[in-house]
Amino acid sequence: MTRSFPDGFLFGTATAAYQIEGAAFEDGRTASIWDAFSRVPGAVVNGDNGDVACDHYHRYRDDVALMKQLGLQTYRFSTSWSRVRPDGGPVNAQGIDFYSRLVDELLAADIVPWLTLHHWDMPQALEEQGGWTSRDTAQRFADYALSVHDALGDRVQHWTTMNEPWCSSFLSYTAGVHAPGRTSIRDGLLASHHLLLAHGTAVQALRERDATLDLGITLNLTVADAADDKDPLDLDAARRIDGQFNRWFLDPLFHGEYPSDIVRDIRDVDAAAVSDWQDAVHDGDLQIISAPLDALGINYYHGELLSGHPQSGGEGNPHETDGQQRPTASPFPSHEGIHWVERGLPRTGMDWEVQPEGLTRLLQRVAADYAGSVPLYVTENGAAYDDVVGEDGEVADADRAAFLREHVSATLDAVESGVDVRGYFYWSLLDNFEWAWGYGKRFGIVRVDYDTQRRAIKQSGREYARIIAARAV
Ligand code: IFM
Repeated sequence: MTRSFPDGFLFGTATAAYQIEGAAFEDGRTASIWDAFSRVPGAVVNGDNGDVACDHYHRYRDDVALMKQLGLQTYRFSTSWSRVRPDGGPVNAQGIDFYSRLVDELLAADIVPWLTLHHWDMPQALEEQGGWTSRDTAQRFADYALSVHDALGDRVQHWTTMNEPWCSSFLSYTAGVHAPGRTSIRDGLLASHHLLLAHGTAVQALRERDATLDLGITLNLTVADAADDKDPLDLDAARRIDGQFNRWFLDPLFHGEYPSDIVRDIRDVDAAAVSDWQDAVHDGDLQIISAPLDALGINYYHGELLSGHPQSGGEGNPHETDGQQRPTASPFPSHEGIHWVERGLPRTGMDWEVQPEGLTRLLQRVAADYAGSVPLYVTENGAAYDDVVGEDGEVADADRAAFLREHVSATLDAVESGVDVRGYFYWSLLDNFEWAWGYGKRFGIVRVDYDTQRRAIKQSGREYARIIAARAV
């Protein structure tokens, strides 16, 4: 039976500046933390970097034409802080002009621009002044947000401050897997707070400029289930992952407080780090962070099944490896005694479980416990697979097409159960630079041949175009 999406539901795709633009040092752009980190030997598979990426900076017109061909209604992209304000300094007219041209091209194609201000590529010069561990960076971010608004505010309605602050704090400053590659619990905690403060400060500044903007944030969230929901150790393992991944960000944003159980857990591991973090949380910060929003973006890739008991058959922990599948420092400050249970679900090329029903439950839970009347958007969801190019040049990626269909359908399940979900963005439009994994992992519904920069719509792209045209699954 086919089921239809409500009127107004938006279908789109998502990308991020560093992952697709290239032109890393053109027209005044200077290094971001990813330009620096990708040059650290061993940090990124094959020593790959985003210098050229998908060359979208030069090919954006063709890429918008592809979006049009797919029938996309909206396109989520990010602006590069290092392009707009090189080294975090004054505005670079040529840099901001690129985004102005992109927005014009999108609007001419009848595609709604969905702008993210921070998708991880902070100027390296700011990292050298403390990066996200420095409170000052929050104000610098708000200044950057206003300069983007000065140029694009007349044409862009939907603004997302941060993409996945869990990644740009704990994965980046505690596990060291992402730029800037620090490995400190203290730094991860400070970064998380300053990212949230930057979000709140930017929201305040943008609202003062224009009360009609749609302002939001995008979080990557998981569904943390206990292997045995009668087993206290399993329940506790699930509580700790939910707390450190989801609630650490949702609670301050929607309830104006950090989860006290998690603060306690982390204090048991590193009391000095928690004390520094407490000093960094000033009076009034949580009020700024919890200012009302117009949209909450949720990025969902997979859930996890957790236990407090060691697993005999090995663990399916998706969080503690780097691009080279090496064990890394844990991004979870409190991780002793948490075990991931292998449950035999199919896995993507990232080794992530395919669990569409988790998306339905996640949307229902976030709406009930946090968002209330704030509309939800699935701002990322997608899969990497080892694509094979046929002799005819076609990529018959049936696995990705099925992944997409199942997750679009899981989103509709949430809508039909009464959750106010208003859009779905597939990650990603193009194969692109997958951070520590370099160009080895392809998420696109459009293949990119990195030698020629030729684009080719994959089977999954055609499947998505069909869904969008029918507005049904
Ligand atoms: O490529 C990333 C993206 O930048 C942020 N969310 C997850 C994607 C896949 O790993």
